[in-house]
Amino acid sequence: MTKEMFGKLKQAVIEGEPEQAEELATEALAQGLDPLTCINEGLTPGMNRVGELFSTGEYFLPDLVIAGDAMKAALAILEPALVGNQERETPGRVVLGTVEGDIHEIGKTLVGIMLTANGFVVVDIGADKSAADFVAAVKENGATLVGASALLTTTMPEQQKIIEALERAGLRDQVKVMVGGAPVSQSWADKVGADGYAENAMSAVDLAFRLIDAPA
Ligand code: HCB
Repeated sequence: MTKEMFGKLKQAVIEGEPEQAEELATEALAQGLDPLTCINEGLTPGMNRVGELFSTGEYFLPDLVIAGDAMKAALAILEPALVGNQERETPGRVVLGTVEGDIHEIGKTLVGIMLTANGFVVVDIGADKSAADFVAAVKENGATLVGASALLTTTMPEQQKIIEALERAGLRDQVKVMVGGAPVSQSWADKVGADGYAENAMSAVDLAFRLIDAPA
């Protein structure tokens, strides 16, 4: 039954059915399924499959758009169940965004949801944000952590620009930078001088705790 639900969620993303994805997510919660497992076993594998179909030329851009809409619709239902009770002291404030020239937002949003669920205050500045936007948000919000997402090989260098801009603004000592996104790796993070790399939203939470030196 549980496996069947994950399969249905995956299929709703692959077929780009936002309404169905929303209904299934609602049903999954009503059945008492863990929202995080719904994401990890249903929605994310669905999105990975969409990426494969796009790579092999079987899917086109509109297919990616509706798959993204389906994933977002299900996430909107699952998020409140993940976030839960927020009444403890926050471990830190995080500025999160997707780098300039890159409109992929789902991974970054998922990282934000998981950080929020773990007590962080997340300032999600959105997608296609310049290094200057990141710096301004860090200043405005007194953030101690930045999460920069890049999904395109062509936009990865923007992560380095953010780090350089933080240095120029005299903020680099106060703020840790974690990078992520499908083409990003630990060696890339090392190369651009980031403080850490996270492969997924769960490891981003662990990394965030490690970087701000708080117990996970
Ligand atoms: Co897009 N796209 N896309 N796309 N897209 C990718 C990324 C390709 C890999 C598809 C492919 O070719 N196989 C490819 C990039 C190739 C490359 O550069 N190596 C690609 C391309 C080429 C493009 C366009 C250029 C296509 C075109 O116009 N010809 C265009 C880009 C336009 C632009 O940005 N300027 C484009 C557009 C789109 C949309 C808009 C249709 C849609 C995005 C919808 C949206 O976000 N609202 C889209 C989608 C959906 C994808 C795929 C299919 C899925 C991305 C996704 O949401 N994954 C993707 C294929 C793929 O990645 N497998 C494809 C699910 C999330 C949960 O995973 O990796 O984003 P994630 O995030 C993880 C992880 O990386 C980490 O945690 C997250 C949660 O677990 N993480 C962080 C992410 N950020 C972090 C930050 C941190 O600090 C820490 C951890």
